[in-house]
Amino acid sequence: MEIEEAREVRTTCPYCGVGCGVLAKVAADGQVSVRGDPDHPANFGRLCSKGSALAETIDLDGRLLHPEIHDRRAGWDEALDLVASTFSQTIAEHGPDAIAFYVSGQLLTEDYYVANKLMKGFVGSANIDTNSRLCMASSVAGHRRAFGSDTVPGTYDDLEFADLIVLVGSNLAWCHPVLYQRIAAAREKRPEMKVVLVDPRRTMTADIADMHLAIAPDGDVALFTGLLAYLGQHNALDRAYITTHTTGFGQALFAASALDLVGVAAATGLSEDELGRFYSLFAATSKTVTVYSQGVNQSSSGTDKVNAIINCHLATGRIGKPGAGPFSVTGQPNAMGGREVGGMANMLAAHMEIENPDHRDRVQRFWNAPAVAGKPGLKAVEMFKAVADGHIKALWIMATNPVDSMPDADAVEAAIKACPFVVVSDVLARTDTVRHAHVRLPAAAWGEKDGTVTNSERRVSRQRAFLRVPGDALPDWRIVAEVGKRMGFGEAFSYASPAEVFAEHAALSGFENDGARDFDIGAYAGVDGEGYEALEPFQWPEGGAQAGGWPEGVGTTGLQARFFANGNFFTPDRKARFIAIRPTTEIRTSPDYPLILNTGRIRDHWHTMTRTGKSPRLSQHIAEPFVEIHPADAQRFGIGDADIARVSSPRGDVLVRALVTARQRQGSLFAPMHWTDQFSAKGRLDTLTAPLTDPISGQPALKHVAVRIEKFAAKAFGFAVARQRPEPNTAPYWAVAKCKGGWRVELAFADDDIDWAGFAGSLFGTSLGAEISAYHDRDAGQHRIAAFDDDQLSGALFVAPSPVAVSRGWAAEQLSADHVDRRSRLAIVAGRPGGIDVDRGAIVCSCFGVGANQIAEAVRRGCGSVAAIGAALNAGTNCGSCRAEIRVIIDAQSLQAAE
Ligand SMILES: Nc1nc2c(c(=O)[nH]1)N[C@H]1C(S)=C(S)[C@@H](COP(=O)(O)OP(=O)(O)OC[C@H]3O[C@@H](n4cnc5c(=O)[nH]c(N)nc54)[C@H](O)[C@@H]3O)O[C@H]1N2
Ligand SMILES: Nc1nc2c(c(=O)[nH]1)N[C@H]1C(S)=C(S)[C@@H](COP(=O)(O)OP(=O)(O)OC[C@H]3O[C@@H](n4cnc5c(=O)[nH]c(N)nc54)[C@H](O)[C@@H]3O)O[C@H]1N2
Ligand code: SF4
Ligand SMILES: [Mo]
Repeated sequence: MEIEEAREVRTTCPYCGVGCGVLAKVAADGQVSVRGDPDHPANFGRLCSKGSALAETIDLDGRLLHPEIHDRRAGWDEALDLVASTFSQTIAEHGPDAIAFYVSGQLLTEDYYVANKLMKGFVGSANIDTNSRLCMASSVAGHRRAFGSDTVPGTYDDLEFADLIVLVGSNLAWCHPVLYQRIAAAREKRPEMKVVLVDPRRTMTADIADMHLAIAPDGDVALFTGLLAYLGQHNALDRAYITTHTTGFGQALFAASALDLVGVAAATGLSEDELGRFYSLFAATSKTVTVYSQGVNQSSSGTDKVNAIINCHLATGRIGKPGAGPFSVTGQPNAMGGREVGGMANMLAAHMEIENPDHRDRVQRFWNAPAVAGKPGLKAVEMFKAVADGHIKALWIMATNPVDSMPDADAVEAAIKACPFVVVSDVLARTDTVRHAHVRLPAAAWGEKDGTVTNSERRVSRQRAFLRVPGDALPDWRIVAEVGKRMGFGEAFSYASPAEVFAEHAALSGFENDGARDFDIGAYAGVDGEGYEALEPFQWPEGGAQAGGWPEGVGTTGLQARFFANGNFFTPDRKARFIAIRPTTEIRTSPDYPLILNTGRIRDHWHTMTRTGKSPRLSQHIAEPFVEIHPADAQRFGIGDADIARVSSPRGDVLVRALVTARQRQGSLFAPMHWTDQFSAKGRLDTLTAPLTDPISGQPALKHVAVRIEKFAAKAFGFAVARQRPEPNTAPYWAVAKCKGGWRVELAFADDDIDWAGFAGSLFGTSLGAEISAYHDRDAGQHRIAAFDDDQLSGALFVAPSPVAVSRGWAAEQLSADHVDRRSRLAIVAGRPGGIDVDRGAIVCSCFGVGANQIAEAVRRGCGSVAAIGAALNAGTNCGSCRAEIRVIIDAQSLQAAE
């Protein structure tokens, strides 16, 4: 018999903005495997832990497979007719601004283009905003203020060419791991390359940093205005560049000089010595790239932070040159594509401006549209307020989960619940947002749909389908186009394929452009189905170059195009603008809320866990919601390591595990954004955050929230593994995570007077006939209960008065083990590995399942480097995302040895 050759499809990772190329293979038996595409210029074959585990996240568990209206299954025609007629009727009765779309940087460019066209051109409102408002809005606003366009000037190569990389508010090791690896590799080749990390926390990214500046929350404006003043005082300016290519330098320098070094030290919480060392290094190194992300953007001074950084690059002429420039790295896979199509409420398509009548007229002619929105629409936070007020009466949410990710999330949830008509397009049947939809529309997921995404360096890559679309699901562009047709705009939405949408988008970018606008991929306007299928990753403005010369402002230096190499910007006078920024400090804490909560991400989870939560490998790195607290604060507030802590703000409270660590700044807490009602009892972090936004960009200040912390007085702690997904709703604290063979659960109780056998039964969903092994020591508060079905464990519960000390890895493995003999069954309630296996500890290397205890043991046996650990245990040798953590364990062990 001939064995069918497995197909390998070239596509792009659906997670972060690095935009790695992925080769996905479907074997003859249907098994999917992925590897990094060695030819893709973003990653050259590398993938991080999330990318490597993609195959574990594409099962159909929990998928929304059919349209639903009011919780009942419906056909597409019925659902689409209802959506279109309700929107049309709402517009007829209350005007176009009574409806809104809330979309996502995880839509493909084609989806995004069609949604934006429908709202801005045919509904005639600009009430379309996106989760990019929570992500990139301050960078967009900063770019537009400085450059006259939303342009990211640099390329990934710059990170390798640079002699100094300043990472500001960016945990690259966990959030852009392949860029982190590229920098780490470059640094190994050129040890003279320096890295400075500016982050209140000592993150894993500090591992490659020569200097870590543990800045006070929102001290960045003071740090960079202080730097500009220093550059002025120390003769480190590029006067020729300033004169020829910029305006406003004098005022900017004057404003920046408001604080002297002592003042900057006070505002940043850094010592004058630290500041002096950083400033002189910056002044002396012409090849400098400043990389920034959410520690900059998600702030009430986010846009000023961006411009304070850009000011320093303009003042030194370090922009658009190999190895030099400000570099805003994007979060979502298609944050950049969303900006290209103008998916934000204050932008028009193809980087045109909604406030500009010529631009509106051009877009209207191109689309042959009845009415182009005449004014900016509501930005995300305002949008949900308008939903709450009843001004918005029909809302369509696509590919985002605002009940978890918007600030003041309980208020957002209440607004959605009160809205007369809510449509949600998602791939899952149950999320915290989907549960409130009147109409649920099943979207095709990654691997099932075709389109393009643009990464942080403006590189457009294809996502290609390699799986059959399940059930009735449809790609998002189709769903939106169908609604557009049914609203009476048939001609404008009669696309037959994503290739047609892409070609139109490309044509609009080149339409009456002639070098006036930065975004020009007009060369692809003529792309047909075949050309689209074969489309190689390309970086704009390459397309414009092919169409007829580089747009003004573009220079070709080296092999790739960088913007602003020749200093021409997209402002009316073609000069960049310095922005005069005065450092201000704002105190948000109070006696009732004395701590600052900082929020963000962990290595192996993606946002609200709808995909990474499916992967046992990714769920074992960190399996429950937590809060990091400095040892001094822990002592002050009576919090012990592994206690359950209640963190409260005036808006809400969460229950999370305490992690006491000196990596955290005193006075600040850090907690991850990922846990939802689907995975935890009370872990929705954004119930704490405030709808406070940057006045220019409208981006919420998600990293600086006043809170208090107290110990949750748990009388009993529990840990369980279960074959079926448990629903531990009676416990005040629980968190579930996928593991091989089933689920694991962390638990805590306010009371210990509980019928544990009954609780275990409801947790495991075991039948009455199940065989039970149990161990109870009531005086010691120890209970262990295991239930077996035939020769398999259906669940095991361990209860203790303090955090349960049983090896999580070992317990989870018992779900897949055979338990034929009595001894092995008793070993489970003995609660200890019975000498069979060592406790691997918290999993550090997801790819090979290597735990912290194994690494520590190897260090004690003499492995003194990450490479030696790799040789001994394989850890860190695949995706490399854990190398920083391995080094931390090596350092800790060597410290212990020295003591
Ligand atoms: N593993 C993983 N990777 C991801 C994602 C994910 O969910 N999981 N999401 C993607 C998305 S959409 C995004 S936007 C990116 C985000 O990527 P990052 O911006 O790197 O991630 P965050 O953890 O949100 O925040 C970065 C850092 O900002 C610091 N910070 C907080 N306040 C301040 C401050 O005032 N000043 C400074 N200088 N720093 C501060 C925090 O301590 C934190 O370490 O990650 C992308 N990559
Ligand atoms: N406190 C705090 N809050 C934050 C942040 C923070 O740092 N701190 N970061 C903010 C940032 S930067 C971001 S980007 C947001 C992210 O927050 P969200 O966008 O809310 O998070 P996701 O979990 O990525 O939600 C994506 C949704 O789309 C669905 N989906 C996946 N693929 C498709 C598809 O092809 N089509 C459709 N229709 N649906 C699909 C998924 O099932 C999921 O429900 O969170 C923001 N919120
Ligand atoms: S760095 Fe990781 S998450 Fe980001 S695109 Fe690459 S493989 Fe995907
Ligand atoms: Mo983001």
